Amino acid sequence: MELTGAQILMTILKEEGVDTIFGFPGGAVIDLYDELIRSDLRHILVRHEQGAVHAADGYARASGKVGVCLVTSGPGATNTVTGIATAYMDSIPLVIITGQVPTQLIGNDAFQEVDIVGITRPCTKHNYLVNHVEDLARILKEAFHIARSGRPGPVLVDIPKNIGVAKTDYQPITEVNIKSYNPTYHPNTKQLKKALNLLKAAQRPLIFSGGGVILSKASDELADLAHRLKIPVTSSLMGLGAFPGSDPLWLGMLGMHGTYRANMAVSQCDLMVAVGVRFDDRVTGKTDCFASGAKIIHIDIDPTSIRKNIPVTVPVVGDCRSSLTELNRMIVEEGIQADETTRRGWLDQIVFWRDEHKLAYEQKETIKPQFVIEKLYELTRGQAIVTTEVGQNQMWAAQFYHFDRPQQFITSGGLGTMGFGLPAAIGAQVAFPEKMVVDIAGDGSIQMNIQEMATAVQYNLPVKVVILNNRCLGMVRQWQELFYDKRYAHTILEHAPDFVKLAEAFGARGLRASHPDEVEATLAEGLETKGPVIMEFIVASEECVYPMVPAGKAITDMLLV
Ligand SMILES: Cc1ncc(C[n+]2csc(CCOP(=O)(O)OP(=O)(O)O)c2C)c(N)n1
Repeated sequence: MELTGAQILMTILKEEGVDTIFGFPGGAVIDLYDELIRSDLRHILVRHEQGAVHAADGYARASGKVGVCLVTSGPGATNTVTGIATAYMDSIPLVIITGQVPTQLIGNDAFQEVDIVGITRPCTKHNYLVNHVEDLARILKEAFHIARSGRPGPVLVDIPKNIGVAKTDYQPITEVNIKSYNPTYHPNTKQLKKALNLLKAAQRPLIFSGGGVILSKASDELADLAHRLKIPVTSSLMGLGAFPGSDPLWLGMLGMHGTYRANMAVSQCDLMVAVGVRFDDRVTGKTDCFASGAKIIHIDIDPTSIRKNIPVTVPVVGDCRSSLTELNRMIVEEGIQADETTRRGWLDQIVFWRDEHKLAYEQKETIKPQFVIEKLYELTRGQAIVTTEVGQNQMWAAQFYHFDRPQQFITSGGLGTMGFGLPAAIGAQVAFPEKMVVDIAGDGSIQMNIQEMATAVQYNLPVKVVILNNRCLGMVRQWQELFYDKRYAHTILEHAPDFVKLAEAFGARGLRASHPDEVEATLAEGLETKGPVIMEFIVASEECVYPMVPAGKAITDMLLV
C-alpha cells in the first residue's frame, strides 16, 4: 500500500496504541498536522512546547503508557529540550516527533533549522533523523520499542518536511529487532541465590525502593517481600507510592529531606535491598557514610546504574518485577522467615527513631504550607493524583501527602524542573478525566508554565492548582538562610501577579486563603468546583523544609526543627 510519510506516522501511532498527542504546529510539521486532523487521534494544543513534553510526560507517568508529542522545527524543537531532559532523568517513556527543514536544506542554516538530534543526543535514550521515507516506519517502530522497553526513556524522531509528503510502499512491521539493544529482563538465578543468602542472614534489613519499581509495575511484589520477611521500606522521591504510605512498615522518604527514622535506618541497617534506584546524590549524601555497615543487594534493569555511585555486594540485573517475583518464589520454596525476636528489636528501634523526631510544624497565625498539604490529603482522602513543581512545595508534598499507590505522585525528581507540575497535571488529567488531579505549586515555579491554564480551560481539564505563595523562591532562600548568612540574593519575588485574577483571566476559577481558618473551606470549594481552579494560599515565607541534610554531608547529619 502506498502511503505518505504523514500517513505512515498516523498509522503507526495508532498501531502503537496512542490515543492522544500533545503538540504545537508550525511550518515544518504542517503536513503532519494536515494528516492528523483527518485521523481520529486526539490532539491537545498546548501553549508552549515545553508544556507539550511535560504534559506527555505526566500522561505517561500516570498511565504507564508512552507519551507522545509533536512540535515544529527550530524554536519548537529547542523548546522541548527541558522537557526531554526531565523525562530522561526520570526514565519516562516518551516519543517526541520534531519537524525538520527539508532534507536538501539541512546544513544550510535554513529558516527554523536546528540540529535537534545533536542537541538532544545526551538527553534522549536514542534519537533519529529520518533521511528517507522508506526508513520512517522502521524508525517509528524502533522509537516506541526503545522508549518503553528496558529502562524506559525519551526517544526523539526528527522528520524533515519533505519526508512527510513523500510516498512509499508501506508494509506493517510486526516485530522490532535491534541487534545491539537487548535489555535483560530475567535475573541470573545464581545472583538471586546470593541475595537470598544475605536475606536469610540479615538481622536489620531495609528495603530501599525507587522509580524503577513503579516503572516495572512491581509494587505488589515489593509489598510481598516486605510483608513476608517484615522488612521496613524507605524510598527515593521517585519511588513514593510504590509501597503504601499508610503501611506500618513504611518509613517515609530517605535522603536530603528524608525522615529522621529513614535516614537512621539506612545508617544502621545490616542489609539494604535496593530495588529500581540509582543512588542519586540527593539520596546518599556523602557516599562513604551511606549504609556503611550494610551489605547491599541492588536490583536494576540497567547494568550501568549498578556500582555507578555506591559499591554493591550482590548486583542483580533484571526487571524489578521479574526479579522480585523470582526472589519471593525462592523465599516461599525455602520456607524462609524472619526471626521474631531480632526483627522485633529492629522494628522497635525504628519506632523509637520515629518518636524521637517526627515530621512537625507549628500552625500559628500565618498559614503553614505543611498544614495546607495535610488538609488537602484529608479532603481528597489521599486519593488525588498529585503533581508538583520544584522546591519546598515539592518536598512538603512528598512529606505530608501520603501516597498509597504507584503512579499517584508525579514530580520531576532527577532534573528538578520548575514549571513541570501544571502541564504534567494536564497530561495526567487527560489520562484520567474522572480522577482528582492536583498540582502543588510554589509561586515561583507556577509562573514558568502558567500559560498552560489556557490549555486546561480549552479542553475542560479540571486540574486544581494549589499555590503555596511564600513570595520567594523558597528552597533557594532556605539554602541562603542556612548556609549563606541570610544573604538573600535575588530570591525574593517582590512582584507577583494577582493569581485569583489571573485564573479568572484564563477563564478558570480563582480562590485565595490568607488565614489558617480559611484553608479548609478554600480547599473544599476549589476541589468541588467542576473546572480548572487556582487556589492561592498566602503562607509563611520563612518556613524551612526539615529534616535537611546539608549537601555533601552524611545523611545522619540532619538539621532538625
Ligand atoms: C527551571 C529551574 N530554574 C531554577 C531552579 C532552581 N530552583 C530550585 S527550587 C527553586 C525555588 C522555587 O521557588 P518556588 O517555585 O516559589 O517554590 P518554593 O521553593 O518556594 O516552594 C529554584 C529557583 C530550578 N529547579 N528549575
